[in-house]
Amino acid sequence: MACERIRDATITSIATTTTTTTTTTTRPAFPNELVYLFVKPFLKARASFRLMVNRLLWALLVALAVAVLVVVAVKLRPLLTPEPVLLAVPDPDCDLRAGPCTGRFAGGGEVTLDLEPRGIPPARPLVLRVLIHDLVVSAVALDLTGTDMDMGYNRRILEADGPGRFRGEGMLPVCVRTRMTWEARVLLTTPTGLLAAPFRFATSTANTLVR
Ligand SMILES: [Cu+2]
Repeated sequence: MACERIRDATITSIATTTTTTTTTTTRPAFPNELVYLFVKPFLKARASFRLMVNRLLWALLVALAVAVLVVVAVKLRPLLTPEPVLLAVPDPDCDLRAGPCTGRFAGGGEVTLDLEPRGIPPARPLVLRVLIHDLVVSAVALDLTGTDMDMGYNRRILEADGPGRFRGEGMLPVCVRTRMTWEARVLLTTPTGLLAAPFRFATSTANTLVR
């Protein structure tokens, strides 16, 4: 009997020890959790900081690419608009909105420009006509640009439409201003170089609304 009691006691004590051991083995996780709870905001902050740095780097990369493109565009612009060797003198009393205007070159030769419809409304298809007198011309183009505002690159190549006649289609871009001064520049490729005839005219939204 006594022996059995001792055995039982040993078993109970062993059982208790086992329970204690099991409890002590799970216990060490608690301080780690505490540490994790304490460190968690810092880890999160680090992650969001990394994300922010990543985004910042991407933004910088995009900004750099845009800057490179702008520099390339600025450098390429003179190639798109070569300087003419001679400019025609347009009739100062002629209004291109009312009808065709003629410009004369100092060395001889004339160029007449006609834009239709009359009034030259913006954002509407225009018929561009160029008439050449006493000039040998291999190609004709027309640039429609703003005189005091960059309205973008707007060049049209005109096609031969009979002897000394060239024709094409174009459009004035929409302008944010009520009044805008434009230059219709006829570009003539000749054996002596590029000749240009600049014709200036103004548009106003007030007038276009009336028409
Ligand atoms: Cu404008």
